[in-house]
Amino acid sequence: MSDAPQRDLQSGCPATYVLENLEESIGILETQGLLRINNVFSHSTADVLSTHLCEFLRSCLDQHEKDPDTFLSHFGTVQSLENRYDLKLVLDPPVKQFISETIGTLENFLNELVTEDARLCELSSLISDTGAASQATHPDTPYQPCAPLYTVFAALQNISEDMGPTTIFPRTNNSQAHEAFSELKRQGRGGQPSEWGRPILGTLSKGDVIIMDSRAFHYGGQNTSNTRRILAYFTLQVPGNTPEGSTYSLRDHYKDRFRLKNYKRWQDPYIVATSTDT
Ligand SMILES: O=C(O)CCC(=O)C(=O)O
Repeated sequence: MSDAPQRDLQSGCPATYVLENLEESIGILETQGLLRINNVFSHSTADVLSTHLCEFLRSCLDQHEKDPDTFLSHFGTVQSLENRYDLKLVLDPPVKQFISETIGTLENFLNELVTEDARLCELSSLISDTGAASQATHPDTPYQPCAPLYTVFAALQNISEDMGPTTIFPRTNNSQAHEAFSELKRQGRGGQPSEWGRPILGTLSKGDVIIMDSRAFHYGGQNTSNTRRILAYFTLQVPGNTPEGSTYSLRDHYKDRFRLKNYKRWQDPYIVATSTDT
């Protein structure tokens, strides 16, 4: 690939452009395995959610300390878990506001990509603190004929290179790249990012997203900065497709519950049940 398209892939497009050029944008995502879209949700929503997630992380870690059996109800099992958390989200007001703005902006694009019947199969966050090591390069799902999952990674702050951004290798969402990876693994070189050409870095600005095909090779980088990195993310699945391999980071009681077309009505059944609103 030449430098020019890679630079575009790196700097991304404003949401307004993507919405006006749906077919072209979906084509880029399908061939490259990723698409960066800028200015998708507001800074104020990002700030509120970021503060909320820091408090929520503290309370989930407290619960886990008291009862180690609660780990999987709060956290996913991504690679390199030291100083790194895959904190499953709850549909409380800051998360609902984020969903409403993000899907609200991308609704036409997502409907076209995965259909309005797509299921929510992940709703979580990635939090990496100073000292988090880099993950090995991996896809979330192996190459398989069924439709991939699409994950929307959303930046709640400006993300710099030393914070260890999500790092994604373009054009690795295809069978040839997966065969090449299997060969590298046989040679004991499978996890080395240098084998995969020039990646796109998730050095996003607050309010930007990267949408990734679950078959694309990627990793979360090493955080050498003094700043906590926080991404919110959700993953959509075409109905009838359940690719193997994903960790499916989602609260248990959200499984098979939410469809894209009803995103404005996504509610946590426990929060609704205990609400005193009349
Ligand atoms: O930490 C990140 O930015 C990405 C992590 C990720 O995508 C994964 O663990 O599969």
